[in-house]
This record gives sequence, C-alpha cells and structure tokens, in this order.
Amino acid sequence: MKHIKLGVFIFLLSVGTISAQVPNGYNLWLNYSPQPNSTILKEYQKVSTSVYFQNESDVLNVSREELKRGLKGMLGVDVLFSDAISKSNTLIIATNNNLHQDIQNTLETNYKSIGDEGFIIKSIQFKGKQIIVISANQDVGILYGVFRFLRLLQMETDLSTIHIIDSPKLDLRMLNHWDNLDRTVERGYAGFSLWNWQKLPDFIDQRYIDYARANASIGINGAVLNNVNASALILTPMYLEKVAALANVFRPYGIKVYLTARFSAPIEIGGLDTADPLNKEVQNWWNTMANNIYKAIPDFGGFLVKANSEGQPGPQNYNRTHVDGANMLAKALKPHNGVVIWRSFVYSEHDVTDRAKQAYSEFVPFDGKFMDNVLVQSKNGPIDFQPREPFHPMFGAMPNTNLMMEFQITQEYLGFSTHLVFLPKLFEEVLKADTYAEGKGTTVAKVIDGSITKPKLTGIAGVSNIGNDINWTGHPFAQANWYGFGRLAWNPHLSSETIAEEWLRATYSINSKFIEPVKNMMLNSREAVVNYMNPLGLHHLFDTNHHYGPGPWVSNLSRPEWNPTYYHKADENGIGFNRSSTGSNAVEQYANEVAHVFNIVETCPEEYLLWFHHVPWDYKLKNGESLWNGLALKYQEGVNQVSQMITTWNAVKPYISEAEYKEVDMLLNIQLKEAKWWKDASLLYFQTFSKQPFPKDIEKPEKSLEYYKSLKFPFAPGIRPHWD
Ligand code: GCV
Repeated sequence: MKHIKLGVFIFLLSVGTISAQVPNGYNLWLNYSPQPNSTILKEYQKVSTSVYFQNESDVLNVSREELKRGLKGMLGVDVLFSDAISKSNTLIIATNNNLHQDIQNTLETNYKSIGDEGFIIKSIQFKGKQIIVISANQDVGILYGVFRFLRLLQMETDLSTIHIIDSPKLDLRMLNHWDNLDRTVERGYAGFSLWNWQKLPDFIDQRYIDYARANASIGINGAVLNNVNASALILTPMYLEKVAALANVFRPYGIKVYLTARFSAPIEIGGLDTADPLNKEVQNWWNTMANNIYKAIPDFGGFLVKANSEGQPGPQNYNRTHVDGANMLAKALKPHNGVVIWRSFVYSEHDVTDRAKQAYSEFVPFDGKFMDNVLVQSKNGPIDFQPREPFHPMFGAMPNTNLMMEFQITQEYLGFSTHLVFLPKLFEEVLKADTYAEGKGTTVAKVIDGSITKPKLTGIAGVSNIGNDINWTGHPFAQANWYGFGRLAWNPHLSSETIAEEWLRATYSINSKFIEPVKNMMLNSREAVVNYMNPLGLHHLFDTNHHYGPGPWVSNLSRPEWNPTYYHKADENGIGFNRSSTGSNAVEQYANEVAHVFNIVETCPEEYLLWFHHVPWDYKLKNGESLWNGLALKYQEGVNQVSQMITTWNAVKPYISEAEYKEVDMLLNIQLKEAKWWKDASLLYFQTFSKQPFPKDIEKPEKSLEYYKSLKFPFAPGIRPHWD
C-alpha cells in the first residue's frame, strides 16, 4: 500500500466497499479488484472514456452490464455509453453487421474463421485515433469478447497493439451436475445443490445469475442440471417448468440446459410396461417427451444418459445395444436440434477379465453406428477418475464417432474439497497424451477437438464441484479447477501454468511475489496427491462407498471390482495389476506404439508401473531403489510436498488478508494430517506383504494398522449417509 500514489489511493478508497469486506470467495475470479498501478490505470481509463456498445438483445445487455461492472471495479470509472458510433468513441463493441464498412475493412478480419462463438479484439486507427474494437458474428461472441477484454485488464495486458482472434475449439463445453432432486449432490463437497427445486420456478436466486456469469466468463455453454444416477421425475411437467425457469436465466449467458434421462422413465412416469428402445410405444413416448420439453425450452440442449452402468437401467435390459438406446433418443431430439450424450462408463461384475478393458470392448465395435447427434462421453481414464490414470484407450479408437471427454472437477478421489489439488495439471497430462491413433502427435486434445477426424460434433464435460457453500467450491483453490476446466474446454491446448497464473491474478493478487511461489505450489499439488495416495500407478485404494481415506485392505464387497484388493493385487511376491500381454492384456487396446511401451516393465513409465504390471518387491526402480523402498519413499515424498505447501503459504502471508491466509492454512494442515494417514495406513498394510522394514527416511507411522482399519465414516459428504 505504501507505494501507491495519492490519486490511486483515493480511487481505491472510493471503490473499496467490496474489497474492504472480509473476502468470502463469492466473487470467484470476477472480483475486478482495483488496478493499483497508476500508469496502467490511466492507460485503461483512456480506453474506456467513450464506449459504443450495440444494445439490442438479452445477450448484449448482460455483456454490457458485465463491462460496466468490470470497469467500475478495476478502473473506478462509470462508463459513458454513446448511442451511435462516433468519432469520440475509444471502444467500439458490435457484431460485424453493425459495424461501419470502414471499421470492418480496418479490422481485416476473416469473420468466417471465428464462427458463431468467436470474437476479435483489435486496436485500430479510426478517424485519426487509436481505438479498440470488440467484434463478432453473433451476440454470444460479443459476450465472450467482453469477458476476454476484462481478463486482459486483469492480466495487465498492453492494449496499444492488441490483436486477438479467438474461438472455442470444442462445440459442447459442459458442466455435469450430479445433483439430486433432494438437493444432495453425489460426490459433492461444497454443500447442497445450487438448484432450489422447491422454490423454483418463481424464486430466482441471485446465485443462478452469478453461476451463469462465471460460466460465461470461461466459455462454458452447457449445464446438465441433474445427476446421471437420475430420477425420472425431472421429466414430469412440474419439474420441467422449474428447468425452464433456469434455462431462461442461463440463456443470455450462452448456456443451454440439458437433463439426464433415466432410461426406464417410460415405465416410471409414463405408465408403460417396458422401456425397450425398439418398442414403438416407447419410441413415441420419447418423441412426445421431446416435443413437450422443446415447447417449454426451445433451446433445450438434450439428454445425458448413464445406461447399464452401476445398476442403472438401459437397453441391455431388453437385450438391445447402446446404439439402439442412444439412437432411439437421438431420433426423438433430432427434429429439435437436440443431442444425446451417451456415457461409456460401463463395467460388469460378470466380466472376469479386467474392468479397465470393458468400456472399450463394449463401445469400439459400435464405431460409426451412432447417429450424428449422439456424442459418446468417455471418462479420461479407463477406471474412474483416479489421481492418475493412463488415458482412456477409446480416445483415438473411434474415429467415426462424436467422442467427448469427461473429466471430474469434484475431487471424489483427490481429497474432497479439503485438499489443495490443481486439477488442470491432471487434465493437461491427459490432453497432451499421444494416442498415436493417426500416427505420432495424435494427442487426446486433437482427438477430442476434431482436428484429425472432423466429427460432426465435439465436446468436453466436467463433473461439477459447485455447491451452495458461500465460496461455491468449498476449498477456495478448488475454484481454480472450475476455472481451469472452462479454460481447457475453450482451448484444450492451453498450458496449466497459464491457467494458474490467470486464476491467481484474477482471484488473489497481481503481485509477482505472491504469484510465483503460489503458482508453483499449485502446479506441484497434483503430483503430491498422487504420491501420498496412489503412487507408481496404484489406483482405487479408497475406502468403501464414500471414498474418504484409504482402504487398500477392503476385500469383502459383493462385486470383485469394487474391492481395492482387485486393483493392487499385493502378495508376498509383489504388487500391481498385470495388464500386460502376460496378464489381462489391456495394453492391446492402445495403438501399437503406446501398447509396446506400456507392455514392457522396463519401458513402462514408472508413474504407470503398477497400473500395468505386477512387480516383485525387490524390483529395481530407475533411481536404484527397490520397489518396496521406492514405494515407501514416494508416500513420504507426498507428505513432504504438503509440508512444503504449508511453508510456501506461510511465506506469502504478507501479500493477502489475514482471513484469506487463515482459511487456506487450516485446510493445508488438514491435508497434511490426511496425507500422513494415507501414507501410514497404506504402508503398514503393504508391509504385511513385503515383510520388509521401512527405509530410514520414512517417518514412523502414528497409529497401528488395526486403528486405520477400524475407522468408519457413515456421514462422509458426497453420499447419502447410512449406517452399515
Ligand atoms: C454418478 C463413480 C462414482 C459414482 C458415479 C459414477 C459415475 O463410480 O463413485 O458416484 O455415479 O462414478 O460416473 O457414474
């Protein structure tokens, strides 16, 4: 504060009513904090002296309001809007058909290349002076352009020569809410569902609007409102009226609503005695359902379906296929331009080979058979959103299908909303993975953005981490995961480092003494959680049902593939799941180049070692340690990394408020406690097989294995509580 000039200081005071309050995180990355540098401030103020903002639709209205809010917050200016484009304008914001031909000529933009959602931001000479133009083909492009412009100010970008042409790389950029109608959220750790079904449609919570603003700011354009473990009731008239009310709120922000469709809905709410997709009555029922939905919500996005997965009904109940089921729904939605998103997350207790192989085995033979308004949505890895998984072999293996990505933003397997884990690092690792499907360089990002196979539709979904906690996501740093997902949905080729930097600047502080160490902390946080939970390719070692804490010993669940012992297969000889050609041969689902590397224990990257191989305890790792020692040291490394995060956070205390400091400090200390719990419980258990002492750098376990095994959490969040 002491270096700030007087004028700026007065400005800070004048706009300081928001920033003077205890920060509660509600504003997310849309804080629009005052610009403290007086030179930059003056520059920016000059640009916003006189603004022409085309203003004739709901989308443009909300964009204009956002611009006003942002400029007021950051620059302290009440924007002067002019009614027509004039010489005095310093900023012109309009779609191309509303721009004078001479401005269009000066922009020299190929509007075709930016599509419906893209935009241009360019500094040009107009009537003898330098001005900035934000333009697009459609109103929604203006919306995204305005949010980008505000981000440029948050990033302190030099605007004098600015020239940005950008458009999203994927068509569908969606949040999947696993929200139930009773407002519990499956795998939700940030309170209850945002959607207050009881008060809808008449009561519109300000949160719905702020949710839409936040999503629009990062380009998310679709929201599935309800859980994939669906209740058919959402499709009844009473609920559709409520859904329509939310759709009305989201529309100006470029967001479409989607619903999950329970496959057996024709029976449950339609009075039919079958849901067989080849039955005429069933087909008619879905056609009528689609017609009714579109009457209420003309821009309804479509259905997301979890079928024949974890007990959910589906076409296989009638000896039909995924294609039969998906195409039946797709036909019903087609006349309305709706889509069906059909999940590939399937596995069966009757398939004794290997759960990791099943989605591929069930879906890849159907490549090319789905209608063109069907997208098959596949999780990033072949098991289930683990701290680390190799990429799903379906990516690259279905070139004739609209294949979309599903990431999990909520931290079901990564410490709930207590652990600081920056997920864009995980997302980036998956997106950059080379499938070799069409030769070297066929990254997962290129598969899903359609740049290689040119599918009709492309998309990406993130399972939301949002609830009604005041800061939306529970952990303040979990906001960065929502933000980062959105940024990667817009452009899956972005780097996680860029995203971390953007988010920190917009959310906390623009001081590089704060940003640099905290950015590093974020970037290392994902590896830390892998180390203290599931190092060297271990996976699914979580305690039953709630997935809170370790349960590697669990072996008594009814379905074999629900037991952690199924995944680690520890015995006196070693540990790991043999998925090589001498085992389940899951490796063969990858392109040859990838399969070959994973298949051989010496070439398999060590981060996937125990995913693909059962390895003897005395196997020598690349660093010369035995597997047992190396595994133990990895667990310890994870714990040490969390201690380091605490040290980093303490060091940046001077740059943030006491409340901001304290909140994260408390959470990091819980994370440390839980990291130690993971290390101690896992190592004590695996030691019963390795029968070897801990290497000398391992901190002594705090409790006994029996103690860790005895822990029970019937009221852990994210599940409907019950006593076992
Ligand atoms: C919505 C995992 C989770 C379930 C989730 C399922 C899915 O199994 O534990 O809660 O169900 O994935 O993605 O359908």
